[in-house]
Amino acid sequence: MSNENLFAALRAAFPQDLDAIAVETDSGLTYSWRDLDRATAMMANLLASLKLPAGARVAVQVEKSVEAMMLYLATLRAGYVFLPLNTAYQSAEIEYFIENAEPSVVVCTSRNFGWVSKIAFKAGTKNVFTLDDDRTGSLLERATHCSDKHTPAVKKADDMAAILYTSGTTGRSKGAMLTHGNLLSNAKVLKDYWGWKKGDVLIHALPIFHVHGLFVALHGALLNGSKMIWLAKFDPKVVMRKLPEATVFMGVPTLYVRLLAEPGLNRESVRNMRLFIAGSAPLLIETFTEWQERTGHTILERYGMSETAMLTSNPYDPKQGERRGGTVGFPLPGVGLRVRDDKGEACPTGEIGGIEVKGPNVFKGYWRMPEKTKEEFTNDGWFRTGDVGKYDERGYVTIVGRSKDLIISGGYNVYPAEIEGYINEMPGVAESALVGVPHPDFGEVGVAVVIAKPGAKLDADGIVAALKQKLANFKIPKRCFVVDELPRNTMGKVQKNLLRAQHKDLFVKTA
Ligand code: MLC
Ligand code: AMP
Repeated sequence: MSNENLFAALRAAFPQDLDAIAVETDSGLTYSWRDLDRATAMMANLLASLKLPAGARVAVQVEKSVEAMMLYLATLRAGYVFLPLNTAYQSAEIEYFIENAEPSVVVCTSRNFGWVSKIAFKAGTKNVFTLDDDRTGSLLERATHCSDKHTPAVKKADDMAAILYTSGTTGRSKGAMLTHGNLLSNAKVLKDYWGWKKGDVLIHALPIFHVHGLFVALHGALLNGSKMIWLAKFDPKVVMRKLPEATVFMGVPTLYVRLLAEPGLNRESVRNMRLFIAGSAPLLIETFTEWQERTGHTILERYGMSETAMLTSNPYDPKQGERRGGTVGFPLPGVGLRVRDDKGEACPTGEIGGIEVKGPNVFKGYWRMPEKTKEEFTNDGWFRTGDVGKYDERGYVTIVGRSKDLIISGGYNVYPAEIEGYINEMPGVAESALVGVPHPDFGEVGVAVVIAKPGAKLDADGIVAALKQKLANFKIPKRCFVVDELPRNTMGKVQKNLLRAQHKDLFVKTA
């Protein structure tokens, strides 16, 4: 039987010269391909020695480091399921994920070990390790004693490789189950579509707990046997310094906005670059155009999501067409994408409707939520993305909005229902609404509008301060208003579109 383990495919793509540099960090450390192979073998052997049940989850909330990336690869290698968690998540958020996913292993920073291990042990997790971004922690201490030889566990394409939590409209996160086959098929398609070639060097500047940094960027480089310049955090000055040594860069739009603020960004600074890719949130046409003017490069925008990995992309090869700003390009080879109206009828070209997708990249379902999974698929098996868009006459797809109530801020998703839930629980609050408004840096940010219970007095700053105690920092509304009433339609439903219109100029002057 052939082994469809994603790690096996990535390992097979390592270059012949295992002593060549695979990863170089911003602090000057280098790792060879042999180092990646040996360290992931040792960690995989450590996981194997724990005698975990089949399909065991390995939940990880650690700072970005090469060792953290190796832990992801080791989890695949050992045949378990990787569950990455945003480092900004606080205890209530982590508690939910751990209780919901019931991981057999939790890895956290030594700084957070106290509270994370408490949550984990309470939820029945037997193994809690630490891993810090300075190559210390109990995970590495234990792995050092393990063999550096390991044969990748045999997996089928349909076996789960990772669970990515993505918040839901009800405010509770759902774990999207992605398989080895989902991830490998997508990585292979992108390798061809984006013309990855020998000698490519990727600047990896994104976090590794979401699709963009963990899958698109990492798998792209590994499957091509390409060196990565590994940045622990996005810093425009460091990226500027590294650009001459690189050929490929991937970022959410905020990264491009911040790079454009660097006076040194010009044609000379990007002279060796082959490709700039953007996604995770809409790239403003102003950013697209300014980038073209300053660097001579046309950013390639693509579209995807946690449940599906990448769905569409502007063309790399000019023979297939130009890269059109404001669009997300064509469905990738093997991906079906259709636009449907409210009645489920096909929308003609140019008409806006709900985007539905199909393909080998589409996830297996939501973790322990069969009903929710069923709801999100049509009867004929297409996944409803919750994004709203259209095809143009040349086959390019444009995303025009979302039917899901979602704010994307600096590439991170903020689900209003979750934040509203926390605000509504606060003493004196009658009701709240969180809306997304344009922001020059993050693209969009949340603004909370709150009404008090009769007789209660509320303080907007106090609400924000209380939220900061409970939620990841990127979810905190950038402004909060206490008002007498919320605009409602005849059904009594809050009209968020009116709130959005009212606050649209808070951070930027919109037309
Ligand atoms: C940070 N802050 C944010 C924020 N990031 N606020 C809103 N939205 C964000 N995204 C706030 C913090 O709360 C803090 O506020 C202040 O900004 C500074 O925090 P920081 O940690 O120093 O921020 P910084 O390091 O500058 O981070 C900004 C960023 C980061 C853009 C580099 O957000 C980022 O890496 N974004 C990328 C997200 C990503 O990878 N998305 C891919 C998802 S995958 P205060 O008030 O505390 O000072 C996906 C599918 C697909 O969507 O298609 O790819
Ligand atoms: P996530 O749940 O974090 O995976 O976020 C996925 C969502 O990000 C998609 O459903 C889209 O709404 C949005 N998204 C991703 N890429 C783009 C893009 N290029 N343009 C507009 N929206 C995007």
